[in-house]
Amino acid sequence: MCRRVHSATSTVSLDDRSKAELTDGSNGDIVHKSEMVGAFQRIPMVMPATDILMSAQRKSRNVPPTKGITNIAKRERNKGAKQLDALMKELSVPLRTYTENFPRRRDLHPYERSLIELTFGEGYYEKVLGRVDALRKKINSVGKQQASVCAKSLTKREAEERLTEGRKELEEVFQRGQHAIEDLIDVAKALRSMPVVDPHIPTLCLVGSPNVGKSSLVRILSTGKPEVCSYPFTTRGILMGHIVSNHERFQVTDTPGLLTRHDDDRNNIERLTLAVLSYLPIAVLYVHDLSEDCGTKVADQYTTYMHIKERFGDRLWINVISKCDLLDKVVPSSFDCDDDEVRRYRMFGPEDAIRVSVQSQIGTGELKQRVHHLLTSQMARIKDSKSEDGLQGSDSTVRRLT
Ligand SMILES: Nc1nc2c(ncn2[C@@H]2O[C@H](COP(=O)(O)OP(=O)(O)OP(=O)(O)O)[C@@H](O)[C@H]2O)c(=O)[nH]1
Ligand SMILES: [Mg+2]
Repeated sequence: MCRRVHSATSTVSLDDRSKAELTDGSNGDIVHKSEMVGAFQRIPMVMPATDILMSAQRKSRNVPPTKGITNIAKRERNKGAKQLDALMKELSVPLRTYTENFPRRRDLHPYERSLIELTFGEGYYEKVLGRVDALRKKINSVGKQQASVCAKSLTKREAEERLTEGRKELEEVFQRGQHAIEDLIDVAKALRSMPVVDPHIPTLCLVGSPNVGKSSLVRILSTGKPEVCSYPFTTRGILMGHIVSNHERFQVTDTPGLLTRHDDDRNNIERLTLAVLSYLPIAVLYVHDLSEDCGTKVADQYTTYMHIKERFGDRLWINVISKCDLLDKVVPSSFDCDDDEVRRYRMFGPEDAIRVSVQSQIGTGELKQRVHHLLTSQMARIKDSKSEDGLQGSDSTVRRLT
């Protein structure tokens, strides 16, 4: 079974951006395949192992001997060899289709590549595909061997027995390896359910410490309806919503909260947030909870904010002070902090921050306007970047924006 994000523990290199080039087949232009997001929606349907086996058994049993063979023994061994060959092919061809049509990691967009690593753990995806391919090879080798043995039968009876034995042997090999196919079904299911992000549509990404109110804001800003709860790490994956405004369409992603710690120490749930920030051309809506209702001290939120701002400060950006209905009612522990910067941050938040309360509907109108403006600017950036691509040849839109 695949490991899902919340339990995966492997480390990933988020800087690995190797790209594959290929022709797109329509006009012969070279395109960078890794610029395209959406490979997970194109992966083939994987049939359950029992269905593959039953279908192979049924089809192979209907294969007749070659016409015109009058000798009974010859006809029977010809039929046996052909049926075993057909069984082998019916079992192995679907497996070849899967191994050839699941995307290779190097051909994926870096964002999708990191989703694979963070969801299943390092190397698991390739391991499952490798096991399916090993099963295919084993079926081919056993099938060829059994068909050849059957073809050498001297009597009708011997041919019948060898056909029965050959079938049994092939079916057993398939059944022994079928858990690889079941694992591939789980992988395919997990990949197909991953959020679809179009890098050519402006995207707002909500970022902040855990429990600060990101998902609550996503709910009022977009069609996305992420879960909202009063404990940290309610959001454990990347969730998508959409905003449609004046016939324009924008995307909104909710992300898991970031703890105050070094990037190397982050868990895979936090790394998903960094993957979105690193690889997608997003605009940031950074959420600050100065009431400390979230459970993270203001001083710690400040540290995380400064770190993210330093790394991704070239993005279009809005700061939001959330839960402002609580601000007059609580005295955060960092109030008496010695650090002037933190004291300032505790009082006013970052410069230009909008104060919002989802609960009391304070500031939500202004926030929607600011978000619309930000995403319109993001659209202009994407268009500029595309036209630069047109002038300069095929450089990566995503890279330039990130
Ligand atoms: N008083 C008040 N509470 C709020 C407001 N916005 C959100 N909350 C509460 O804060 C808690 C966390 O809200 P979420 O929207 O789940 O926060 P999050 O940042 O998505 O949390 P994680 O996904 O766990 O990182 C919930 O109990 C919300 O009801 C607000 O404007 N005022
Ligand atoms: Mg959330």
